[in-house]
Amino acid sequence: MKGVSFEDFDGASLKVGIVAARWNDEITLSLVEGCKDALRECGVLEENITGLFVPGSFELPMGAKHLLEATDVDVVIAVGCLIKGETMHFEYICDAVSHGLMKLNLDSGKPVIFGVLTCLTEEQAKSRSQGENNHGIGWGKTAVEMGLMWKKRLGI
Ligand code: DLZ
Repeated sequence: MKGVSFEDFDGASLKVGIVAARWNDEITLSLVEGCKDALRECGVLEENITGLFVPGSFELPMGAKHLLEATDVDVVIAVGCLIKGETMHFEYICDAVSHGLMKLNLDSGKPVIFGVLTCLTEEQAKSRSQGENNHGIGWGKTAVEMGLMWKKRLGI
């Protein structure tokens, strides 16, 4: 099977923050819906999901940091969609965002999920944000698994 499988989680004790970029918002809104569907499926309560929008993916690490500092969320999902254009913006932003989010994971001690599509074309972005291939579903489940691990409700 391609990708990753998840067990059935009980996320009823979890508080989850979602920070999403408005760039390519047709895609990011659909990814956020995929995240929320997965969170609900895992038992996360609607009132325990906090959302925040930022302009573009470059702003995701700062938005995620704000959610971690200003709220009591256990885990943050950072959602963005970068589509390669004709300049070097794509490479710089992909690099900055992935490093920024990883640094935040390790510095804050709370899980920050990398929910950023990095696509060569708009078609790729569309196919990865819709239906059963909506990558937001996997990011939502990853958030629950890592949040439960962080709360010591899962694993060792
Ligand atoms: C500038 C820019 C470009 C060219 N492309 C994207 C993109 O595909 N996806 C995305 O989320 N954001 C893009 N941005 C905006 C940057 O992330 C950022 O918002 C601006 O550079 C301001 O810091």
